[in-house]
Amino acid sequence: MATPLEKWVEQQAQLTKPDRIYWCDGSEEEARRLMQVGMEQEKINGKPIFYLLNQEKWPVAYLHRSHPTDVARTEHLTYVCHPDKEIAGPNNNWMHPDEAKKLLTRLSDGCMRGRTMYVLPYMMGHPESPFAKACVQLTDVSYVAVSMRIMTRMGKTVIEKIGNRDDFVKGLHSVGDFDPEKRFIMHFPDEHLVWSVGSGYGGNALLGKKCFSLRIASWLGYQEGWLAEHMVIMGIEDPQGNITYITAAMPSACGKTNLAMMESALPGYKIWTIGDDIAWFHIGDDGRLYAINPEIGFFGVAPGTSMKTNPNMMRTLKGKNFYPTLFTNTGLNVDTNEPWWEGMDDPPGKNMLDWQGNPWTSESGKNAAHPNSRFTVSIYNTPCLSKEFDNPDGVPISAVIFGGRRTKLIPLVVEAFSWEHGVFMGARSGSETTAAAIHKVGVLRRDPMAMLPFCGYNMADYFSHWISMGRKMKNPPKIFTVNWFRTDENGKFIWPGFGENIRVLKWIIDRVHNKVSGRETPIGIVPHINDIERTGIDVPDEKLKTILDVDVKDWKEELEDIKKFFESFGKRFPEELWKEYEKLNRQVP
Ligand code: SAT
Ligand code: MN
Repeated sequence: MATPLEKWVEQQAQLTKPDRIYWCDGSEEEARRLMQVGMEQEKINGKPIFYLLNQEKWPVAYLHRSHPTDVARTEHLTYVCHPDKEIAGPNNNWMHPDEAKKLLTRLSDGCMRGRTMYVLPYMMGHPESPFAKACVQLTDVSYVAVSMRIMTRMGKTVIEKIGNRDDFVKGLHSVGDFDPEKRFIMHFPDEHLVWSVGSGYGGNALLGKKCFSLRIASWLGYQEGWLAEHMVIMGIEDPQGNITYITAAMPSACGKTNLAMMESALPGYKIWTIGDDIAWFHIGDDGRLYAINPEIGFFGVAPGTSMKTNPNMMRTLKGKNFYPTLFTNTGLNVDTNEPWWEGMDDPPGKNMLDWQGNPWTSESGKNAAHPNSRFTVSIYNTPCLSKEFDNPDGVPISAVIFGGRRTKLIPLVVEAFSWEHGVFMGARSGSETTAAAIHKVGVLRRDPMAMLPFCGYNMADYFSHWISMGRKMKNPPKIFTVNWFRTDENGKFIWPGFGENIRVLKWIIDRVHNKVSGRETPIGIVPHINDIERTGIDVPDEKLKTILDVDVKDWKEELEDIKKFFESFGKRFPEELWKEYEKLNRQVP
């Protein structure tokens, strides 16, 4: 008798018509074989999937060049298909599930012809974790199969775990012919199904990541009483050896990965990494909030990564675990066969190719690496990996941080008065756009909890869920906002950032442990300037005062904008957050 899993695979094969079906076992031997297949047999646009890089300087590293139109997530082609449009909310593109399936069925008919269908059984979360989910993705490209092995716990034991159940998480993925006109990333939350055609890019194609672990998982969390969040998880060890665990949400281009792996500039403090992108939270029996990272890899932005900005990531990228390490759309130094990107420590070589494989010189005025070029690498290479990483229960969280890139107004760090006030701070948070994004530079985009593109249901209900989670906890974490990006009158950053951010984290954990007082302002609690440790950095009193200062007069425009944003969620938007809004608004002259 065929299992539900076998039947499902068979049905998808009848639709997509691959030449072969290959069940992956997740072994190292298999990963090596797939790399070989990607170098010698499979092609994208007539070109190999993988190129071997300099193995002495970059052990187990390979270069991948994507289809030129397939370099980023495509939010406008991403749909959440609840039967009821109201459930999807104003924050999602919506299509009725029946209509969406009709469309996808048409696009998927025969889409794997001439190709191999890889069956990828994987877990999101440690297999022994009560919170882990068993999943199976089908794909027709070795790049995705190998990437999933780096990012998730893939292996045949998952098939045994699924056994005769049919509630496993399903992902059907085909790159099709990469036609952006026929590209769709569709979610069917009630069926635990993601169906994606036309793109091989990370967030569009590695269906365990944003698609399942955020969009669908957030919906499961809403129904079942937990949270799936776009957050780093990290431990901060103090000079006495105590470790305090915190999480942080930040929109892209705020240095989230750098924060998660920070090398502390303060002697005696050390950061232990648990995750850089996704956190699943459950309330423990002790009434505290516990977090796990469901992934086991990093899919990070290469440009800007260097020994200065993220030394631990540079070490991770040179790790020797055979997972392997992939570089996607970086430049290439032809003489040394090494990857290269803008912002790397070493200057470009004499003989360079750009991300598409064309000859490149710095005089061209163009970038060698695509601005969204990426590395995919095992978290087990990380020198600062927390010893709790594989703890199936996760770690207890003492502080939740919401960050953003704001050149004005938002102080360096602020503590919320209460859980509800903290949810208000997360709901109003946002970031100014940078040159790395396609949008206009310097425009403020609100991105609540950095979840706007990833919340798989109506965000008004999501805010209510956050509020109710707070009520269920005996010992909820404290909530903070941070902003490393305030600029002076010359447009220069006032705060040094990077490893120096530990000085702000120190204040946060000192607040958690009641070791330091704070100053109440209408927007929350800020540090007294002398409570931010400043030995070894050049941030004079005057400058620090500016970035910790709160003048409610300056909040008038901001509050008008927040109001418009909150109103866009309509009647379902929770009353509690309007109350927080009004409390602040009343104080503005
Ligand atoms: O692949 S991801 O979606 O995680 C990266 C991105 O944000 O594009
Ligand atoms: Mn992310």
